[in-house]
Amino acid sequence: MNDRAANMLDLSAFWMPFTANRQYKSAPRLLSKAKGMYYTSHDGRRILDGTAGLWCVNAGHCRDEIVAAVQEQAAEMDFAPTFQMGHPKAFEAATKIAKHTPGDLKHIFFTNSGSEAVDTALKIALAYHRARGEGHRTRFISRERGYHGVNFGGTSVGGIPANRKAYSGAMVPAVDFLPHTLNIKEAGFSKGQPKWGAHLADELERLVALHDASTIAAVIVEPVAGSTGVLVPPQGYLERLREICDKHGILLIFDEVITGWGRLGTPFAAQYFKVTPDLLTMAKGTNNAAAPLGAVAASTRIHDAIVNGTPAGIELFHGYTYSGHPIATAAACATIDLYEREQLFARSAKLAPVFEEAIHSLRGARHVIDIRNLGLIGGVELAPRDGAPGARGYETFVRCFQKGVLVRPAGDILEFSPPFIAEEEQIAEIFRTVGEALNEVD
Ligand code: PXG
Repeated sequence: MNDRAANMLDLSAFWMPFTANRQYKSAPRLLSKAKGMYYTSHDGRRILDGTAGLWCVNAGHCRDEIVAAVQEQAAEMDFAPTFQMGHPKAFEAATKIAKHTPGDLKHIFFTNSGSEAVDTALKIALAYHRARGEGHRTRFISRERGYHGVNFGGTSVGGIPANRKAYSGAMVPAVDFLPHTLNIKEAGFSKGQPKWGAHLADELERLVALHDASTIAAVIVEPVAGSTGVLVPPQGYLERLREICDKHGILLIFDEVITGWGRLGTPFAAQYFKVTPDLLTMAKGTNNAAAPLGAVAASTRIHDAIVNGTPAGIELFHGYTYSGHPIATAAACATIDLYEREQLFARSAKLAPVFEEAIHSLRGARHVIDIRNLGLIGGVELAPRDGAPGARGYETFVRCFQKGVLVRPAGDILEFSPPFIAEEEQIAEIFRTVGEALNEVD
C-alpha cells in the first residue's frame, strides 16, 4: 500500500483492541508487508521487528514453508469440524506439539488464542478435581501483575488493575493473588534471574492457610511475566511454588503464551527452569502466528482422570468451532518442522547472551531506571514523567518507529522479544536506536 492509498483508508469502523483509538487514528502507523526480520510500513520504510510482532513471530515473518502450508491447506480443505469428527492436521499438530511439551503433558486441547487457552486450562482444572470427587476445589490463585488474556476467566485471574476495572463487579468469584516479584531496589538491573525474592513464593502458604487447601483448584502464573513489563522469577521461586502446590494437592498452571516455543532457548520455560506444571497454555509461537491458534497441554494424570473417570459419552463439555482449525494446525505443523530443522531454539539460546549485553548497554541512558532480561525477553523501565505516566514510554516507542525499529511499550516499560533469526547486528541496532530515541524524548 502506498501513502496515497493509506490516506484514503477509512479508519472509523475498526474499533481497535488495547489501543488509544482517538490518538492512533489522528496519526496512524500502518504496516503493510513483512519478511524475515522486517516489516514494511505503508510509506515504504523498513521497520526492524524488535518484538516478533506481539511476541509471536518467533521464526521471523512470512517464512516460505509456513506460507506454503497455509496456502495448500486453504486450497485443500478450508474447514472441518472437530466435534465428533476429525481431520489429519489437527492430530498431526497435536503429536508434533506433544514432542516438545515437558514431562507427561502430552494431551493437547486446541483453542484459537492465548485467552481461550487460559480459560480452557482453568476449566480443565475444575473438571479434574470434580472428576476425582474434589469438586469443592474451585478457587484460583494467581499473581499481581499477571496477564492471562481477556476472557472472563483470564481477566479474573489477571493482576492488572486497568484490565479489570470496568468489569470488576462481574469477575469469576474466589480468586486470590500472590504478590508480584519485581523489586527494583533489591534486584535492579539483574541480568537473568534475580537472586532476591524466592521467599515471595512462601506467600502461597499464607493463602493456603487462609482459604484452606481444600478450596483451591490451581495456581496460575507466567513463568516470566511478559506484558506487564518483563518480571523475571527470582532464583528458586518457581521451584518453591511447585513444592507448595504438591504439598497441598493444588494444580500448577504455567501460562506459556509468551515463554513457550523457544523464547528462553528451550521449547518451554518449564524445561528451562526444570519445573514441570500440571497444565500449560500456549498460543503465539505455536504456529508462528500465521493464523489464530492456542492450546492447552495437560498431564496424563489430568487427562485420564477426566477422560477415563467419566461415564461413556462426552467427557469434557468444552470446545470451540475452530478448535484444531485445518489452516491454523497446518501452520503449526510447518512451524514446528521449521523450528526443528533450523534448530531455532538453540539459536535463541545462543543469542541470549548477545541480547543481554546489548540491552544492558542502555544502563546509564537517560530516563532508564531498570533493565531486566531472560532468554530473548527483555524490558527497559523508564522513570515516568511527572503527572503523565506512560507518556515517556509511548513517545519513545513512536520515536523508535520513526527511526525504523518496532518496540513495544507497556506504560513506561519498553519490551523486547526479537525473532530468533535475528543477526547480532540487528540486536545491536534495536538498542542503539532506543538509546538515540531516549536522548530525544523528554
Ligand atoms: N497469556 C499470556 C501470558 C499472554 O502474554 C495471553 C495469555 C492472551 O493471549 P491472546 O492470544 O488471547 O492475546 C497473552 C497475550 C504485550 C502483549 O504487549 C501481550 C499479549 C498480547 C498482546 C500484547 O505484552 N499477550
